[in-house]
Amino acid sequence: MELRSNGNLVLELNEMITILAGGTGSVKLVRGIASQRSDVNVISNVGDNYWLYGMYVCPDIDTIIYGLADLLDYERGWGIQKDTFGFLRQMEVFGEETWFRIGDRDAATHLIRTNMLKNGKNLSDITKWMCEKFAVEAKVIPVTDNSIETRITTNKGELHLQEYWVKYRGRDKVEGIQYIGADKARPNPEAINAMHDSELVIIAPGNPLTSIGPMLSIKGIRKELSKIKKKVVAVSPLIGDKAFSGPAAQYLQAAGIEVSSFGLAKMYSDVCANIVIDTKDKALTKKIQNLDIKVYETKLKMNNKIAEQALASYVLNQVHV
Ligand code: FO1
Repeated sequence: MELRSNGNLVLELNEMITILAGGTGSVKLVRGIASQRSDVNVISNVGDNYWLYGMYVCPDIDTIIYGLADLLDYERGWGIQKDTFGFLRQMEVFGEETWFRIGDRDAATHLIRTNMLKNGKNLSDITKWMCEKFAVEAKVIPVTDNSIETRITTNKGELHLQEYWVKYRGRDKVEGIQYIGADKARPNPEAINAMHDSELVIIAPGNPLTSIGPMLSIKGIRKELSKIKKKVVAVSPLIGDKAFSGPAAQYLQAAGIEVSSFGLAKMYSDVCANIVIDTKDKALTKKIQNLDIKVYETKLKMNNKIAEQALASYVLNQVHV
């Protein structure tokens, strides 16, 4: 750390950075940060993990690993580029439901992970092993080795997140969100240490309630973040009242949270003292500052690699904690 003449502390290269991340909404910033720093930890959400055909699918962990390995299908935001779907077609022939599109190479990831779990390995060790196999330098750390399941209550009943969003295409009215198992989940000690030892902790612009929310619902994680909140910065996934992608707005509305970067800042106010919002949301700055949160404004939309790098560089170089 270096003390600038204006009194701000600035980060120097090679200092440890930790990012709390979901999948599709978070991976672009994670990739941008990892391309500019060598000591990066990614604490990964496990709330949307899903058992399918006897395989344990961990979408957020895999999206981050594929993204960092440059294998991710960027159009879709999940799965492996140019993957084929022969396995899925055969499952259809066998009369199985095939709404969750598992590619052939992707299936190998789920199958080997499941076998390793059955042989007594925990998710952290398996994820470490996966990072090595995919030649990913950053550490990907599941937020917990225990099970957390994000379930969506709709006007038609309760569903796993993947069923609500992928099977039924988010068509029913959301009435609530639950993180089953979060109260008993132990935070991953590696995640706690990573946050504690990092110079900067970033909350990625993932879905606040289904990507970041399950992690914050683990007591030890929320407690550690609130202890270190001065060095925590959240990057908003919203511009105005719209999310870049996915159903964040529906979920926030259902939870009674204002759908804006102000609503988000209020929701995160006990765990972060800094937020990056879009320049189009300038008008919210004063209101957010009144929550005792430092506000940074820049262009948030990452529609190509240059924009990814630019936002990562802004967070690393302009946010002074
Ligand atoms: N999302 C979809 O919208 N449709 C799919 O068929 C689908 C398959 C899929 C397979 C593996 C995987 O790791 C992710 C997959 N996703 C799919 C993405 C996933 O449902 C969510 O976007 C994440 O859980 C949210 O981060």
